[in-house]
Amino acid sequence: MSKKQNEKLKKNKEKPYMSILFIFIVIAILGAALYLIMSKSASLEPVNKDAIKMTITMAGFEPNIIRAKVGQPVTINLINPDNSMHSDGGGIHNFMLTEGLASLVPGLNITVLPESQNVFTFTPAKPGEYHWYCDSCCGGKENPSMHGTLIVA
Ligand SMILES: [Cu+2]
Repeated sequence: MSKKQNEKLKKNKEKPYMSILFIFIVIAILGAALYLIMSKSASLEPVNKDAIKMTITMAGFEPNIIRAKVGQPVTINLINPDNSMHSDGGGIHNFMLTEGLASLVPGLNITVLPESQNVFTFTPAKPGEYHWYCDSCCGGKENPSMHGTLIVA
């Protein structure tokens, strides 16, 4: 066997290791990506399981109607899954409820940062319909999707 042939044989023998290494790297990258996706959604599970789970995104509040009773505390776990790459408002949302302040003391202005959440409690003191909105993105109060209604009976 010539030296050249010998080298060629040697090279061919090395190749399977290269493909195994390549597959290993691909699996490692996919695994890391999956881990990042899973850990991100896990961190956005509500921290307070007894609270009303509410999501706020560029699409609005979900749910956007809450029913409550006079004198009974309402706890909301507000979740913002938007990231800070949002060009408008930097992915920050808030929950503003300034209408009917007399029956909702103190007035609510709850900010929730990108990819985070906030739990807050208030006690409505008077029946009626109260309007809340997000004031930090897409035109704030003027944005038709950034609104919600609290119905107190
Ligand atoms: Cu918003």
